[in-house]
Amino acid sequence: MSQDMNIPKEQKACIFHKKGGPVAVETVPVVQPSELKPGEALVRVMYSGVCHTDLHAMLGDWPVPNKLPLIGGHEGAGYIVAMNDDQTDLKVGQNVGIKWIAHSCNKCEFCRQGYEPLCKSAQCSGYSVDGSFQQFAVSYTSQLTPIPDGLPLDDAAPILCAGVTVYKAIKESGVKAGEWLVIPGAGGGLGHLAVQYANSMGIRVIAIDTGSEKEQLVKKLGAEKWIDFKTEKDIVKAVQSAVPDGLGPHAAVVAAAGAAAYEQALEYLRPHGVCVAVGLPPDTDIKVPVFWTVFLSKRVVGSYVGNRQDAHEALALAAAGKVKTLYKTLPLGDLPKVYDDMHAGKLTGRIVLDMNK
Ligand code: 8ID
Ligand code: ZN
Repeated sequence: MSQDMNIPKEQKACIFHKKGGPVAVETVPVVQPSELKPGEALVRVMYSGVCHTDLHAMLGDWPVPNKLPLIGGHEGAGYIVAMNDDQTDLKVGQNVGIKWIAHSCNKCEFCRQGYEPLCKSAQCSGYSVDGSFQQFAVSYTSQLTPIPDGLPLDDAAPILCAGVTVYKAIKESGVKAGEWLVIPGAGGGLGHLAVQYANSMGIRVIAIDTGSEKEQLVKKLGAEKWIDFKTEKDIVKAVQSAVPDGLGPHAAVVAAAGAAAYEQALEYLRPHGVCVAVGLPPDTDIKVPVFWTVFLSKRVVGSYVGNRQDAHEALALAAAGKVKTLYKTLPLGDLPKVYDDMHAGKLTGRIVLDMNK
């Protein structure tokens, strides 16, 4: 697609003004190149994936307050139309992604160790700063992600949060080729990519979600076992017996947005298994019996998106065709309906919004 470098004075954006919404399309000003602060870039957003985190932000159901009014979105794919930075390797015209971590200092201990999401000065796209549900987004050269040549922008968009997050979470689990991984939430945006990243690493997958559409999708993507959490009466037993030796899986990457997915995760893991917490249902505790946690050496870890290198690797695997996002493309103005369907658990894979429609 040819690039339009024209920068208008006004644009379309999906915005909400108060906790709980409503979210609607409005005409808002475009930040002009002369107004960019040092380290900022203006990105012409072409597509943006819709993550369940965007819905959490609109509902205001997390213990960290977001900016208001807010333009959400953190799976933005487009190209740079202007920059105020002469130190960066990024170029005007380059395809880039706007991911959740919009900015980090890249100097503190966490940044130095590659834990940029933990940086005290981290900014989050579509949460603490306006994100990608707009046609022209201001972002930061410190964290903009180059999109590899040959990867279409709409295919790339969901990799920028969903893909990076699950790719990192699987790495954090330490699960190896030939071992078994459970993915609760496997049919959702994060989950269906987790099935594929796991597969590409030789990891065997037990998928948990609900409904025949999600079942067919995850099986097609390489999950060997399927458990429907709405119809299965004994999830612990079903997961453990899905692994041929009956000892349970080596790890779980919980990619579900519902609290129930965390209830059984520690129980069905095999001794020394690890539960990687990724999904962020509000007001949810992970309760574990100390005795069995010690006696069976089970582990729980949190995994929060990924760093620039994780984003680079996750996109490279997508560009190589190892991982493919399954998505439906809708106009920007359909976001309220997308949130309704997401809330009702009706979405399989991802929704990608087209900023030009
Ligand atoms: O950095 C992070 N840790 C991070 C990054 C991005 C997203 C965390 N998240 C969080 C989101 O905020 C959200 O809480 O991960 C969660 C999943 O995001 P998503 O993949 O964007 O949501 P989705 O597309 O709605 O998919 C969720 C799936 O979970 C299933 C649903 O059926 C849906 O397919 N699910 C639910 I809700 N309860 C379940 C359960 N008990 C379940 N699947 C299995 N068991
Ligand atoms: Zn996200």
